[in-house]
Formats: sequence, C-alpha cells, structure tokens
Amino acid sequence: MSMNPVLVLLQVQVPGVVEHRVTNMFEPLASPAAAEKNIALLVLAITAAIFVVVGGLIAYTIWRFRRRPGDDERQEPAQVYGSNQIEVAWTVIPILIVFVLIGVSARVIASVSNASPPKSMLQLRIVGHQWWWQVEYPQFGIVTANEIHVPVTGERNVATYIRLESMDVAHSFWVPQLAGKTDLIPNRVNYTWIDPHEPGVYVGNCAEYCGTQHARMLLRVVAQSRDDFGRWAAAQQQPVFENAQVAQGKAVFESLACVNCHVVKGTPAQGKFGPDLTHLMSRQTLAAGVPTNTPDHLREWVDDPQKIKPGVLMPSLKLTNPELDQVVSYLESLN
Ligand code: HEC
Ligand SMILES: [Cu+2]
Repeated sequence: MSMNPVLVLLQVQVPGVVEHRVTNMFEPLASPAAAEKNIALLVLAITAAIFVVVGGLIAYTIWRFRRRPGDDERQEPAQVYGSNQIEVAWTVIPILIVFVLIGVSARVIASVSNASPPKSMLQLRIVGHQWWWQVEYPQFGIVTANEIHVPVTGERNVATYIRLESMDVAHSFWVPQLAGKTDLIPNRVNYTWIDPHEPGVYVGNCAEYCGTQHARMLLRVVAQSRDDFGRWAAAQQQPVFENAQVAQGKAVFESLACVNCHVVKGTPAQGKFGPDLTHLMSRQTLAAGVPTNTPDHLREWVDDPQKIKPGVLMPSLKLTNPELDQVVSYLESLN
C-alpha cells in the first residue's frame, strides 16, 4: 500500500465537522498563530524594503555608470577612503534594523512560550516518539495518540496549554493555523498554547527531521464546542467495554508481544512503547495520520506495519490469518 499521507489526511471526513485543510500560516485561526503572522508580515516588509533599496541602488549604479563610447579607459573613478559619515551610517542603520527585528520576534516568542497556564485551563502533555505523538490529559487521566481534542476558545477565552517532551530525538509540534513550531527536545520541557477560534479539524505535522518516517508523523487537532469536548473526554475516561464476542481475540492479543508495547487499560497490556490502544476506535486515522482507521487498514497494519510505514518501530508479528482476524476484531471493539 503506497499512500501519500497528506492526501490521506485530506480524505478523512468527520461527519458534521469542518475541516481546516489549509496548512497555511497566513490564515491563522488562533492567537499565537495570529501574532506570528503579524511579525512575519513585519519582517517581510522590512526585508522587502531593504531589498528594494539595495537592489535599486545596484541597478541605478550599473545603469548610470555604464561604459559609454568615448570613455577614457585609463581614468579611474574618484576613490573615497575613511569617510566617517558613510562608515557610521552603514554600521548603525543595520544594527538598528537587527535590534528592531530581534525585539519584535522576542516579544512574540516570549508571549507564546512563557505563558504560564492558569490552573483552570486545559493542560496537555505531548511526548514525541519516532514517529507518533503521545497525548496525555493529566487533569482527566486520559492517554491517547496523534489526535488531539481541545475545546474552542469561545467567549470564556479557553486556551489549551501544551507541555512538550520527547522520548527519543528532537521533534517539532506544528499546526500552522494554530501556532508556530515548538520543538520537543529530549531531557527538556518546552511549552506552547493554542486557542482555536473555530471548531473543526486542524492538520499539522512534525517539523523537525526525526528519522525515516518523519514525513509520516502527522497530527490532527480536533477543536470542539465545550459540550462536545466534554462528551469526548467522558467517553475516553470509560473503561474498556468487555465484549464476550471478542474474548478469543483478546486472548490472542494478550498472548502476543503486543502487550509489551501497547496499553489497553484494565488488561495485562501495559507496554508504553507504542500508542495507547484503549480507545483506538475513537481515532479517525492510524499510525500518526497515515492510513484512515478502517478495518482493512487495521488488518494491513497489524499484518505488516512495515508496508505502510517502512522502518516503523513496530515489527510484523507474522500472525496467521485466523489470528489476524481475531486480533483485529478485538481491536475493533476498543471504542
Ligand atoms: C516493539 C513494540 C511493538 C509491538 C510488539 C507491537 N507494536 Fe503496535 N505499535 C508500535 C509503535 C511504535 C506504533 C506507532 C507506529 C507509528 O505510528 O510510527 C504502533 C502502532 C500500532 C497501532 C496504531 C495505533 C494508533 O493509534 O494509530 C496499532 C493498532 C497497533 N500498533 C497494534 C499492535 C498489535 C495488534 C500488536 C501485536 C500483534 C502490536 N501492535 C505489536 C509498537 C509495537
Ligand atoms: Cu518527529
């Protein structure tokens, strides 16, 4: 199965949910992204002005002092040495420009990454892994992956504060319409925050090269009304529904190495190396946004994840067809 992850992301439709499909930082829909767009425009304007002045002077000089018929080839132009005015001007002006650029950038960076979360706000912990995102809601005891549900900002100015960490290498959290890139660095904690102004699904991706499947480390932020978010959170807090029909599949799953890498709450599966599968069916995509979460894709994934994400850190366990059927039917009961 070869699929373009971006195209797949664009195909995923959630009924009744607006998809913000433009990953365009010039169309911000949250405060940090809007502030960043403004400095981006200011920086572009200043650098465009420098370009026009320098380019214009060069063009003028080339044209004005071009060689003309009858020029005296031996005569040199006037040589100017040690003009204090010129030296001061071309030292001081660039320094002023650089300080203005540093100043405005630092102010916005500080307002995004130093914002200390008010206790009442939703707090998230996102941990980068090769090549997926672990997403935790410490206030709710929820653990999920790759798809981040948050409330829209609304009249109460709700915001979501995100603590960013990494398990392995450097990654970068980037949802262009919500906030600029913030790195997830091993042995360090970074913060960012988002306050989506409109409900819908915002797409983003890892923005720091982190290994072979870096390009397939996508993320989806699902911004919902307070009520919808509350319902989602309540469903995530539910224990797994014991379904007698998949008891066989559960037994097979628990007899395999799956349990060393995956958590299914309330069962012997307590491995933390891969995504938490407790509510796998509540996610629209699998494996950080690569295939859509359909029974066929799930089966192909469990059969041989390397076909979908070559180099991925989940091995094929070479299950027989009946085992595959049973394991997949168990996974499909995890809603
Ligand atoms: C060596 C550890 C390891 C083992 C063993 C393992 N997995 Fe995984 N699994 C992972 C990792 C890592 C990922 C995330 C891959 C990615 O997106 O890059 C993953 C992803 C998944 C996903 C997609 C989850 C999501 O939220 O998108 C499913 C489903 C899954 N594994 C099921 C299984 C099953 C079933 C087994 C046993 C047959 C199994 N895994 C065995 C490490 C493992
Ligand atoms: Cu990454």
